[in-house]
Amino acid sequence: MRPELYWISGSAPSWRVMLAFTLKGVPFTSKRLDHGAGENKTASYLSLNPKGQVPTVVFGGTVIRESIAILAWMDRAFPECPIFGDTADHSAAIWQDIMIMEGDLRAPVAATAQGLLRGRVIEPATVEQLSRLMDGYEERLTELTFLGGETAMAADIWLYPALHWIARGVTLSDRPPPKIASLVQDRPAIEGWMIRMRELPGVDQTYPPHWRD
Ligand SMILES: N[C@@H](CCC(=O)N[C@@H](CS)C(=O)NCC(=O)O)C(=O)O
Repeated sequence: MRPELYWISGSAPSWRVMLAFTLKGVPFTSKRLDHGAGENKTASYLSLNPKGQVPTVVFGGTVIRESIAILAWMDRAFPECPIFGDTADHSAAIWQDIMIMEGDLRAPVAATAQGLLRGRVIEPATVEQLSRLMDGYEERLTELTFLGGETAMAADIWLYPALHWIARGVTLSDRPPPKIASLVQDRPAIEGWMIRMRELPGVDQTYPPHWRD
């Protein structure tokens, strides 16, 4: 029996969960939903996820919503290749990163990516906030192979789709703010980390299929 992952192409939280399954080497059954066709709002899907959001994971009688909760569940259900560290201290450091990402980084990432994709102006304060946070990761990745240390952990899994989401917005935008257009290119340690992430087994195959078109 394999976990089933309900996901939508281009959804960063969905990609996060797919990456976690991939990095942990846990085979899963893909249940891709078509957002345009409203497949995430059908009665049968709403019975799994009342908000009609992705991702959702179903495993036996267990239904798990919310990407970070899914990652935490996955690490307990499939303990091989931990993504929340293997000691209490390591786990605390990763959770600390995740909470800061959810608390501080998620909003400017979403405002930037959605703004670019919808042709909206990105507020200068958002650009500055994002740049400052990226400077922090740049400094850390100058010393580290991955945010989680020697191997990619949940914090790496959070950041990788987020930066690709912004990059997708930059690709489709007419006039992205220069600091956003070169968010990664201006930061060689993050750029190197993106390459190391992409080269991990199976990671490139998780890239959202409709973004390849
Ligand atoms: N906090 C949730 C966010 C999930 C979420 O926002 N999903 C979006 C895609 S990125 C969604 O399902 N949108 C479809 C809709 O609401 O119609 C998580 O981390 O899983």
